[in-house]
Amino acid sequence: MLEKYLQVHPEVQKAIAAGEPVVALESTIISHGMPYPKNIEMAKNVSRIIRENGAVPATIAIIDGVLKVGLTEEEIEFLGTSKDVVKASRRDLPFIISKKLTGATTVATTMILANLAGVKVFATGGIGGVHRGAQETFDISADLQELANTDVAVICAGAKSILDIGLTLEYLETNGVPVIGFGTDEMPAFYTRRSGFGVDYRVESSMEVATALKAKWDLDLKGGMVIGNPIPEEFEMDYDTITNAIESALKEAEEKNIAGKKVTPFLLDRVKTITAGKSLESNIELVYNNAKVAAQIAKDLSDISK
Ligand code: PSU
Ligand code: MN
Repeated sequence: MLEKYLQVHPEVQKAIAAGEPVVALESTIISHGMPYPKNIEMAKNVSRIIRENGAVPATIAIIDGVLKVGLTEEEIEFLGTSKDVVKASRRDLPFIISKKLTGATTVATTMILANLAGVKVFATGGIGGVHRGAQETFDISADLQELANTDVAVICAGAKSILDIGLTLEYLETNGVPVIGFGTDEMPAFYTRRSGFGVDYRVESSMEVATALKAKWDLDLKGGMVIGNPIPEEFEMDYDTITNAIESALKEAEEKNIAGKKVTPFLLDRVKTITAGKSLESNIELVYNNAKVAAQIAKDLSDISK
């Protein structure tokens, strides 16, 4: 049944079947999160970093209606250059399939497809969350609901302050999603290492994360886990610079009435322009850092699951 929809790359399939470490990667970051050609360069480097750290990369997307776990370099290039790629969240999946469209997967959809294929560890930049002003707009990313329900660990650099980090943490708490600080007591704020908000647990090693994940899923405590891995110091942005850029981007989004799925890509693009590309450099570096940690977690999880 599943084979009708899902195509797992042979290398990824082999690794999954053998219980070897695999790391899932999302594709919205390629098509809607970063401009060409940096997006493609980033996607290829991330895959290389995962390999160098002993795991198999599986970039996830939907091509012509087929759910793909593990893309070829040509497919990554296609996603990074084509203008007709739909940003695909959970609600979009059925129609992207029936209309044979090409879709880039958000954190939510990447989790769904990774889980269908049997991949349990996923590296990205940042998760979606509760947007500032959500009390009025109801803008809460479907990523959070997916974390509540789908058994995949997400290694990220925290949540950006385009979001309301405090409310995002509250939402995750309500839904029983553990939020972990990798070598930190604070939820990282994506471009900066600190947010002022504490995490539930601080861990110092990938094995600690793997052991907790195994316990969670052994006990059928459904849902994912957020592993907040702070951006390396040398790539961190100046707090005032990024805060001002985010404030102006948010104001502009409001003036232009940007809503729905367009909000996050709009804000990311504006922040990039306002910071003269500096935010993009930070964004790329933190993804690399997350890929490395995710590969280590996947390796440890594979070791203790055999
Ligand atoms: N944060 C980033 N870059 C991104 C995204 C978030 O720094 O590209 C993407 C991810 O795919 C995430 C999605 O799942 O935006 C969230 O979108 P929304 O807020 O519409 O749920
Ligand atoms: Mn939204």
